[in-house]
Amino acid sequence: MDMVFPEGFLWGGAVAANQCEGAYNEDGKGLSIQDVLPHGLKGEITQAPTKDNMKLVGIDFYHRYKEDIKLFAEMGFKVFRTSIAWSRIFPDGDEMVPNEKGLQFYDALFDECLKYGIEPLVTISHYETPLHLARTYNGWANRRMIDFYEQYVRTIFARYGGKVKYWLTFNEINSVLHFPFMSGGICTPKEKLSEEALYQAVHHELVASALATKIAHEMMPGAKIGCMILSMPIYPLTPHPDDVIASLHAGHLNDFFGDVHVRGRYPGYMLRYFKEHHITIQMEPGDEELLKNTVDFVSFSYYMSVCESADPSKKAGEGNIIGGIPNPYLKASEWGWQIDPQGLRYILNYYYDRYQKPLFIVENGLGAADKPEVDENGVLTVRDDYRIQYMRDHLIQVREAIEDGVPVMGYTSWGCIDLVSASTAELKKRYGFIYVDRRDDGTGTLERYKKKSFYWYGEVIRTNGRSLAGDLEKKR
Ligand code: BGP
Repeated sequence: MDMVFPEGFLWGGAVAANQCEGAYNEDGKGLSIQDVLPHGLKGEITQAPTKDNMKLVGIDFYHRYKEDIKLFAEMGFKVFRTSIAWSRIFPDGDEMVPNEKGLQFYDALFDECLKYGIEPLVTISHYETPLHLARTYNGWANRRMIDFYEQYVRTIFARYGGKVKYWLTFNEINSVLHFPFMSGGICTPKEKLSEEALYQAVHHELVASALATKIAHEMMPGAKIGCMILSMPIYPLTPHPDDVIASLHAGHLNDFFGDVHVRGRYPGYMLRYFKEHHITIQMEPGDEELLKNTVDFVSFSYYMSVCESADPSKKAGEGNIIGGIPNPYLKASEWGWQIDPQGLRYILNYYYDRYQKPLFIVENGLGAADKPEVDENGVLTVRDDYRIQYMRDHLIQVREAIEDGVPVMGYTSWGCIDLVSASTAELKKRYGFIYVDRRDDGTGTLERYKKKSFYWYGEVIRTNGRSLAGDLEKKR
């Protein structure tokens, strides 16, 4: 198989504002839910920002973005995925007038990308709901969020429509089922939140996403709007039909989100689920019509696959981000995420068979505790062969899927520069091609250093994938 990727394939990297920008209270920014979540998903929610919260400083991208984008350009990035911090634009989220300083920051950021011919790919909401909206309205549990989100998207579409062509409405929209506070700004503790309230919040987000898609198409002809899904192939643990059906059900709970975004209506399996779980979704007149504003492409993150079983004694793995039974045939990362490159080919085929829409892999990568060392020129570096191996194995599977006939728009590896982890809030869990000198105790110069993978990825981009060919031969 020829390893060259299609002409115009969008190679690049991805970050999120709250995990890299820092400057949490500068230039009029309001607090976001991340500013009170110092230890990630499993930690406590603090009243106010605390010093041990790595995200308050992040990697200081807010002040260093020019240097960082220059490095991305050096690797040859065609696209850079980042998010807009909602609370920079509307510090509280429910005020009428946006914060001009916040708007100016993203103007400058997008201009800097465009200067190098890098397309910005913008996530509108990436786990950073303004804290005021969470505390006052209980986040997406409240229907009023749709209005606040609408005002926010109208503002950013009007401002950046000439600069940004690719937009994603909500990062990993399905994750709200698993972490309602981080994903949906819902303050009610998960154990006290009824399933009905949770799915009502989902409904609000789905309506808001469709509304944003509609507005984007009206305000920015030519723009491409995508949904963004946390993808996770779910394999039956055994060929027992009960296990197959159990994995079908588990898969449906994920597919629901993509299905609504692409097909424009609630799928039958979900209506049945609601009926059997005594869930009534409050729909307002016009909601069903709005949902028909479907996306132009489907984007997703991919880190792992899981297994499912009908046998309740089979336990979900601790490490995997949203549960799932570990696959006995796969190894896991240091953080327990099971590594399955073929799962990426599988999910690309699966989504294309299901949706017949262009697909965009907007997150994939390996979080590892890198060990910096000094190279022969006395410069700090990381010999991250394990990361190269991981990405190479995954990219080969992307190429296989393209060969299968799947239209893949691009690939933005997660955390192209080291940043703060979403799930654990550590900086120790590094994903980057660029090492950032900052540690979890807050020490470090914040200087940037190129890892071995920096040069490797640059070569992959320069050759449009051809440099992977040798590796492929080795694998066969
Ligand atoms: C996804 C999130 C990202 C990112 C990534 C890696 O779920 O969209 O924000 O952080 O996972 O996860 P982590 O940072 O927990 O290693």
